[in-house]
Amino acid sequence: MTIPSPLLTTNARSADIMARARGRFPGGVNSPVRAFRGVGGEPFVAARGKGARVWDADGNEYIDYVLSWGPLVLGHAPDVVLDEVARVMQLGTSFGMPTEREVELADMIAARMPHMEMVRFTSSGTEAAMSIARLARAVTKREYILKFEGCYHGHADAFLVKAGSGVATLGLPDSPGVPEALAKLTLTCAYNDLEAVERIAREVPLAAIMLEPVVGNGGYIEPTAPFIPGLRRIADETGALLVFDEVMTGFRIAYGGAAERFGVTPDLTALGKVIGGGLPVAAYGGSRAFMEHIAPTGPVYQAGTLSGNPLAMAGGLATLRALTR
Ligand code: HOZ
Repeated sequence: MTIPSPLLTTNARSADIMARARGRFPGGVNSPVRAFRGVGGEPFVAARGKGARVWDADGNEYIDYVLSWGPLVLGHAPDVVLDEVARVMQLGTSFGMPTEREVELADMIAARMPHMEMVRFTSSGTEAAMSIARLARAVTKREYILKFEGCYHGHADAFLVKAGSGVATLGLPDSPGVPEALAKLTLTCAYNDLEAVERIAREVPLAAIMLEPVVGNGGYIEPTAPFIPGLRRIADETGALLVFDEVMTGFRIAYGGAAERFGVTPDLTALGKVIGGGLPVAAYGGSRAFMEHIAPTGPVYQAGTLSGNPLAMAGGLATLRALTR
């Protein structure tokens, strides 16, 4: 049996495109992990995908275990998503005005995650996590955030401290460019170390304890049984908000995400990936009491020209409908 591999295939066209790309993008890519540095070899250039398979620019076929790093829970180019996006596209791609599809997707999310009483759609998980940090600080009137080594919450300044994902893959230290004064407000401890969390939370006024409920970005790490309920207790006792970054786990480890799987309700949640079905969608949300601090009902500012745009909502709606079926 022939195992398709970049090492066994002709990839002249991919190599040519990558050579051009290196002249235009740092490392030839628009997101670091795509450069293959963590796994070695030459990146191939994707041309098309269908289901579990992807074809490169040279026509080689692969089984795709990456699936766009998570959004493609239905595989590449599922007909249900393509049909819905094509239909909605005819009606206009962005309005800068509210649309009904935003409400429908928020309803679907709330139906499976009742703690997401209100949400705000963004275009990336980074924006969602960044906005949660701002909201948690505003609500609690505290500045410190506790995160866990190897957890990745996007690339906002507050989270590039002992981060996972591409930061860990490339072995980068905490990123230059993040002001030291800001980095000092992000505390870290080892995942599953409840004693350390308890000590820090009692010594330092934490705005938020934030985690990937199952770590996908620092290798695969499951929480120990007492960890997540323990975090809930510590947050309640010390006045910190408990924040789940469910960008990877949401609608994946259970339809209701980690909150359903572990039976613990967070105060705020970040979602992404699956809720856009391959189009750029993320969201953050929680109870009305917290979310009404966001502008325009409250003073915490956050906005986005393409947030909740109809194509993105169509991708998410079609995907979640299919998962529900
Ligand atoms: N931060 C993403 C993975 N967790 C990067 C995905 C990509 O490069 O497409």
